[in-house]
Amino acid sequence: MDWIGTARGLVPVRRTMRVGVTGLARAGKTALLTSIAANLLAAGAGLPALPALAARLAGRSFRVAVAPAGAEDLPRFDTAAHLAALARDPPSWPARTRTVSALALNLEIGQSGLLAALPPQRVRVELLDYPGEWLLDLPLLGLGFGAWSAAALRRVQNRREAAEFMAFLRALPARPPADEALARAGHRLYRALLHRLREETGLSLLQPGRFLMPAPGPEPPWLEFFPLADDSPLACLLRDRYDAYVGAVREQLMDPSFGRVDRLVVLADLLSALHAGPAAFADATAALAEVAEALRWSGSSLLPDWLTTLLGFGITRVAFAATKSDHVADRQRGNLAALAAAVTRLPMRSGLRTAAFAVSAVRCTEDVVWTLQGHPVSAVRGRVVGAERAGRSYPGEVPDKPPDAAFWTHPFLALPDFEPIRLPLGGRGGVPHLNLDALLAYLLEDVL
Ligand SMILES: Nc1nc2c(ncn2[C@@H]2O[C@H](COP(=O)(O)OP(=O)(O)OP(=O)(O)O)[C@@H](O)[C@H]2O)c(=O)[nH]1
Ligand SMILES: [Mg+2]
Repeated sequence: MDWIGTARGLVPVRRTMRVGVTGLARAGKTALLTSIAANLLAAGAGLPALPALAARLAGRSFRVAVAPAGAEDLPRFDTAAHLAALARDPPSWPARTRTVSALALNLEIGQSGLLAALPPQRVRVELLDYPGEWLLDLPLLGLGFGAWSAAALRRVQNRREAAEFMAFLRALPARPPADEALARAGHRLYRALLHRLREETGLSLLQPGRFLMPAPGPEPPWLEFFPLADDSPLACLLRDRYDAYVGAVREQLMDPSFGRVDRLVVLADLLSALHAGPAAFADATAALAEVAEALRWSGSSLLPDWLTTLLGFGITRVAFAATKSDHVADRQRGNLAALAAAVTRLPMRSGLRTAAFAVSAVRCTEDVVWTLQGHPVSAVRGRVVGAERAGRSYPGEVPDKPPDAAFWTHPFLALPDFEPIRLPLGGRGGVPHLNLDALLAYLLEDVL
């Protein structure tokens, strides 16, 4: 820890911890950030919201406050509004996130033993919320237009949904001119194709993300591009626009946050992926792997791994977290955590610590035993959004490793949209969760 001299004597410098949360659209990022903020604030107020964290603190003082807005460009994550929505009767879930916002919390952790007389440790924890679609723009930072076009076309060319776009490409002249109308027509068809793939096939590896979730405000002219794998004048125009797009991703997502994270949480809604079927499951895990690879590449890659680790640069701790684990009973959550670790192939290096969790940021259910066709099964019970009364649900057995062909012959049952459990003290007591305390204790282990 570093110290600075002040009128009050030596005071420890506040350390900043940047936690990158990677999660595809609807993975549960906004719910997670809301729950982290609410539960840390409740724990800081002395309430029993995070037992695993309290155990680590072993009686030391713990204070938490939302960091005052500095002069940063990034809008603030609106914890109070998100929490108020969950605390309403009936509660409401966050809307799809449409732009980037930052959550910053100041923690003060008391010292113990021989150090007890020293001032508390001060840590600023920063997390970013953003539209999940935009996550898949991070891999574009390492790809030129030609390589991206080739990969994007390979992924779609034989799909039924792509017939119109592929016909447009085939109808282009041999060396198409840098023509505005052609660029616009191709862009519209490609964008419509991405929408169809998302809505009709459940695929996630769809780039660029802003074609699906545009940034607020008027669309910049450089947004109008599409993949084209040749060296025609039209391709040069599209390349310039692609480069401008990648520049915006670097400026808005990578530089202020992902490029500087020291811990990573890889969130995955694996239960929904299991429900969506083998193609969507494989696609979702491939998308997460691409992002993890892109983040490693973005780190201090000029240094050898051992030096990066020694100096504490770059990502030193990774948590794989399967979200919405309240859809299955406790007996299955071990498998869910194991699956989260098994499907996300992360490029490993020495000194990198990893752990896997099955979490529910906003708990909606309780565990029950249900007799199905004469057999007792561990099920859950919760109220579906809009329903009069609570009902039981048993989606199926969660595999502990990437599912094989036999698994896909018994499709994973539907996952109801549950309503959150009522919040204690209208939200001031935190948000009921599963295992969020263990996840936080792991992420903060070295400062606790
Ligand atoms: N049962 C249950 N459902 C959850 C939980 N967390 C999120 N959900 C559900 O998942 C949906 C998406 O959660 P969000 O937090 O909005 O997901 P996101 O990753 O922020 O999504 P985008 O903003 O679209 O990228 C919610 O509307 C809930 O229906 C949870 O802990 N338990
Ligand atoms: Mg969101």
